Amino acid sequence: MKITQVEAIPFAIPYAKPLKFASGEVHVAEHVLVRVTTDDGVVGVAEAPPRPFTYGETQVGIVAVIDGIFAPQLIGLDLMEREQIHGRLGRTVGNPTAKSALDMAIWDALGQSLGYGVTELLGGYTDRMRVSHMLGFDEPAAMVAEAERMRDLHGITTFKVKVGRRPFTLDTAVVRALRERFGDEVELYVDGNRGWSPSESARAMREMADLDLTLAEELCPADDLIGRRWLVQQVDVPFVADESAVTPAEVTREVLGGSANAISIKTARTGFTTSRRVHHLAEGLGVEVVMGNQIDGQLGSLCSVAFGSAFELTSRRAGELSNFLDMTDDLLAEPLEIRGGELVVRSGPGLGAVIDPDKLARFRQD
Ligand code: MUC
Ligand code: MG
Repeated sequence: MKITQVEAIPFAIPYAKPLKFASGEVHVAEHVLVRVTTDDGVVGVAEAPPRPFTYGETQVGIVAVIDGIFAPQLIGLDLMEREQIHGRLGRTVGNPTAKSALDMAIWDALGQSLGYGVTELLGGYTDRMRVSHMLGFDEPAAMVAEAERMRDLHGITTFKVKVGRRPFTLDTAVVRALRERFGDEVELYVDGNRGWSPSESARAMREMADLDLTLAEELCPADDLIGRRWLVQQVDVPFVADESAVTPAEVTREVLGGSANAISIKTARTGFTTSRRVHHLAEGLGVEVVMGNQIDGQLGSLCSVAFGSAFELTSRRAGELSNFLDMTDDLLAEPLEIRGGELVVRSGPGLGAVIDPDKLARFRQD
């Protein structure tokens, strides 16, 4: 089970429906496929989605840091030496999605080598999650139509509404239109990607007080320290830290500092090894958890559902697992399907991900 090869392959797949939100927009999935091969011929896979507006990584940078720094540090290690792997990756600061894709590809290879699914290895709580769909910026009628389409085609009834525009009434009108259209048939929550000030956030939340929201995420920057604590005190739903609290240390700081009382776990940025640490921390601190989406492709979504299904706390709420539906194509030989509002973990060892060689040849950029 020794690592003999590490590959970072850039690929690009356009979105049919670009996602727009307060901190950026995504039109093409310019991701990096990571492959880890062992001396037994096992190949583990995962994908890294560069998000320059959130973590500063780029597609070129991810390939360079894997080829130049991480691959030489990992080659020769055994798949079971997971804390060694974690420690070696940790010598380099930043680069969260590059490190995470390596970590998840290694877990995939480990699962295949041992004959267990990744979900079973991590915790084995369940084999599926309910799905929450993210609605990006648009006019109210278009966002309602999108929610209808997701409900009719996939049975999805939980929606995260992107907010954070100015004036905030652009967004509160959307949430009101969704509630009026669906009544109590759907769960709604909002994510501001740090777009509003604390006072705008407070006013917007007051205006939506009758709309039965279940969560509010990153409405304003965590760096607005006093304003954010002031805001969290007056919002009467859990306030989710997403991009402000990635590492266990950041989660501890945000939660104990009163700047959040729920957290988003994204395997794309903390892999399986660090996501597990964050999960245990959240359990210990007694904060709610949402499995978030880094605008992942199918492989990334498979990683998310594999992790989210492993624990009771992560599978309790609907996970954000559906952004791949907006892409024109993907790399998996057998596409993921969301049915009855649920995504099921692949049976079989590892992640159960098989890359279609023709698709990879078509979309790879190197
Ligand atoms: C989300 O939950 O915020 C958009 C920006 C980012 O970092 O992640 C996505 C979704
Ligand atoms: Mg978010």
